[in-house]
Amino acid sequence: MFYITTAIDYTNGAPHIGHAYEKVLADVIARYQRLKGEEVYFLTGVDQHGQKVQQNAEKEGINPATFAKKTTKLFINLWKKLGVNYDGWAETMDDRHKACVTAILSDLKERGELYKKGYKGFYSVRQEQFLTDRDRNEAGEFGPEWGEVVELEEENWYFRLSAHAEWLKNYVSSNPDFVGPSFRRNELLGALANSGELDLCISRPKERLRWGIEFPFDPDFVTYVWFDALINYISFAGYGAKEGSDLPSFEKLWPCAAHVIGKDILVPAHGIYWPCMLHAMGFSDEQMPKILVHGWWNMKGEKMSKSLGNVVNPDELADKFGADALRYYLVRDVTTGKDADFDLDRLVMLYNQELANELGNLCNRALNMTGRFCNGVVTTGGETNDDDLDLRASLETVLGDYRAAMDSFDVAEGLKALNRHVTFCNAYTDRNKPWELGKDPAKQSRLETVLANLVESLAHCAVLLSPVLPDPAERIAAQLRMDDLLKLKLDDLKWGLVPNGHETGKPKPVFPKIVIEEAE
Ligand code: ME8
Repeated sequence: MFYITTAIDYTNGAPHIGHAYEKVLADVIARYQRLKGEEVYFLTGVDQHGQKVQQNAEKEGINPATFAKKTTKLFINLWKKLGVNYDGWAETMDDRHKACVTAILSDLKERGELYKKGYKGFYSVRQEQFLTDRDRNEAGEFGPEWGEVVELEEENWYFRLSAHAEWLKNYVSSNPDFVGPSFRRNELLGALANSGELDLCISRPKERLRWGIEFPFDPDFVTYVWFDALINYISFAGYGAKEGSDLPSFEKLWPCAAHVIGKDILVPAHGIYWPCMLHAMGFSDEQMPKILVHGWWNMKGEKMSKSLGNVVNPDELADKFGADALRYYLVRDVTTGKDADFDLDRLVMLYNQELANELGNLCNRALNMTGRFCNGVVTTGGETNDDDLDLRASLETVLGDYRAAMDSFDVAEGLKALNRHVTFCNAYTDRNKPWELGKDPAKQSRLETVLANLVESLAHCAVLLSPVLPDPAERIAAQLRMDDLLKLKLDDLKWGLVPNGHETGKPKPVFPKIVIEEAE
């Protein structure tokens, strides 16, 4: 079982392009694993508690639950529009999740992992956390990234994070595949080397924050938003679920094969808090999850932020350019783990060039000429030459490159491999000139071979494209009249998918070109 999750998004506002990227990336990985024949469970969702939701709800004069539900709908609608096909949906307001968080708090208290104490210190309202001297900048101040910082004195519940620090250091250094890509793991190693871990404050007094999960043994407190949110990965996977619950079987799903998250929430949330929480709950080293860290989308090198007014709205982009163009761009123009610059011109250029001009053209040419010269019928076994062997060799190489890239979550490299074959096919067409072969009846056998090779290649390309662009892959399969094509697994991709005598359909544009008006 390949269990894959994403970060759950804050419902204090509408989804942005970073949210869309992460969910599309996880969706592509999930679809690729299915293509490999793996059984997959894909969980995503929303993080509905916390101060920001409470504050935004107050601004609108509605209660936090209503506000969170309203923004949650924006996320659900966007995932539908973008074809993000999840199996499980996590909402932290869900009673099943609350029951799980509550049970874990009671269990940890019984294990001696929680204690209550008074503390006076500086508190960042924006980040909803107490700050330490480590959070001061070189000038000794709390920088603007912390927003409003106030001095607070209050009693709270603490988790004995420090008791697990030694174990975590050993675990991370002896398990290189805990965090990927490796340069992101190095960031975690660096953070662990530089810090003596302090215990983690996991409660907020209700007088300050009402919008959270109540402590079962101390009803004046709610759970700190991160402690609540991280647990979604197990609560919605069926951890501690009651008999007859509609949640999946935890034994079957766990450990998670990939928590897909952004670089900002590796340290400390996913790389430190989460493994220590699991360890405190009794999870063994073998039961630790794996983390896949992606980089950030920036705008002209600057971080996207609401205050800078440079946030890209994925919903509008999908309406304007189509969900296919957006999905393609988001995984094609970035190396998993690294940052990228969001550039609309490149979105349009990559779609028009690689999809409309190359793959779309191959589809159109192969089916059009098979229709025109061969009544749509594929005939194999005719005259061949070395060029045909090269075409097959190209496909073999591409299959290997594609698999290697996708197995290491590098979708951009996988697509580049696929595109190399498409370009090869178009060049093969130009060299062999089927439109001229078609004029000479003596060359009918050669013509049939060339067209059969193109149709065969197109079938392979549709399958390889399907994790990234499932709808266009379906459209190609339909035009090929191969209804079961996308049921094939990666290992089934051997030369000979299209049998002798197969009748193809008529071509229709799979990737209509994006035309930008001058004024825009
Ligand atoms: O952090 N580019 O929620 P969130 C790429 N609720 N990814 C980005 C991005 C950008 N510009 N901006 C944000 C939270 N992200 C918590 C998670 S998980 C138990 C709780 C990514 O809505 C970010 O890195 O602020 C994170 O992985 C996800 O979007 C949600 O961010």
